[in-house]
Amino acid sequence: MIFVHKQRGVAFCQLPRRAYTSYKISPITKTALITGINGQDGSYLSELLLENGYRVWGLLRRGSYFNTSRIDHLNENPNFDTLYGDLTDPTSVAGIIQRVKPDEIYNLGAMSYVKASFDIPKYTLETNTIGPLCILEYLRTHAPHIKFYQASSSEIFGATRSKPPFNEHSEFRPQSPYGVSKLAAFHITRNYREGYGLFATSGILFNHESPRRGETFVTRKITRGVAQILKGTSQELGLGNLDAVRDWGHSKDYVKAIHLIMQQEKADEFVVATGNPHSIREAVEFCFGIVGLNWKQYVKIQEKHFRPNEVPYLQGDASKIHALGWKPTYDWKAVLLEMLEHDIRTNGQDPSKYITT
Ligand code: NAP
Ligand code: F7E
Repeated sequence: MIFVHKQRGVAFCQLPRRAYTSYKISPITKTALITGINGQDGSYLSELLLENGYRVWGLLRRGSYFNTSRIDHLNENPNFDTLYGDLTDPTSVAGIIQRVKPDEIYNLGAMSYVKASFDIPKYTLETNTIGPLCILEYLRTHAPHIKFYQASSSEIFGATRSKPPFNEHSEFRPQSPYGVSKLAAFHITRNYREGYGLFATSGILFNHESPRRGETFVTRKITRGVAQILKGTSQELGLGNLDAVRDWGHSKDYVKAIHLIMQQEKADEFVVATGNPHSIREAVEFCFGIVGLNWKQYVKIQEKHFRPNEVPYLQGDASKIHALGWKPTYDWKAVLLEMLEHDIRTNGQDPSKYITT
């Protein structure tokens, strides 16, 4: 069913809505605008903010088909709405900020796939760097009271010469157009904080995953690949560099850190990580092994999955945000297990028939 939303001067998105079920509505505490609302983090952050009594608005890109599966379950909530906009069109973003008058802006929207950033570098910088720059410029000139969060990334460390684990003082040495775009946005955010006194903050988040993770990222590729092999719809899984090491957490934990960063008296920068590094090979071994498969029989190393530059090793030191009380609740195996169970179930099979924990 298509629900045509009441028009209020700005183009509302027309989203499929489920049959109405009653929502417990708390008094509205604050209004938030989230870019990237239909992404992995945007969907979990929306849930968290709604639970905390926020009025949540999302900036949604128009797609040629519905791209809202991660947020469809929120559409019946009267405190949740989306509006069409695009980070590469600053007039659309300014119009939305004027319309919704947020207390807090969470800039999660991005061209977030590192490998693709080598193919579309200009677009990557326009979205990931010029996008937040235009928001900050709008805030400086029109609404300096609005708090701003920039989704920064451990990719800014790249091939750093600092000793791991990396913290807020480690050297930044990005290895991709994506990493460069996020580092420029990080510095611009810092400039607007220091130069103009805006509450403009960055979270330097290490890799975080979930059943809502995009299908091109390596963890989801592995868990979907295993589920398809179990179902018999696929016989192999093509991967690239298995030697790379990542520090994986769960998106649900990380959006709590994002919210916490925005609730501080003073804007600052924080690394968010588990501190627990593992290679892609270990993730592959775990996901195949736990369903009783030998990964060497299925995984094919394919040149096309390698990148021109690689980020070989990422391990974060989140001591600074630990001091604010944030701690991850998932370790890497618990994240992968949840994803694997989800993907097996999505394929119409019972995970308990395969997973031996
Ligand atoms: P994601 O699932 O890929 O979501 C990205 C979101 O950005 C999507 O909603 C996408 O919309 C939107 N977007 C892309 N281009 C846009 C544009 N031009 N205008 C407006 N929106 C646009 O990413 P995620 O994992 O939730 O990550 C959220 C943010 O954190 C991103 O900025 C990412 O770079 C950053 N980050 C992620 C991680 C991680 O491990 N997940 C770690 C560090 C930092 P469409 O659906 O229309 O494409
Ligand atoms: O790659 C290797 C690949 O694409 C992880 C984004 O959320 O986290 C993410 O970026 C590693 C890399 O994530 C395949 O070479 C091997 O070393 O899952 P990924 P990423 O590049 O670390 C950061 C923090 C972000 O900010 C980004 O937005 O896995 N790898 N074989 C592979 N990767 C992929 N995607 N596909 C493979 O077949």
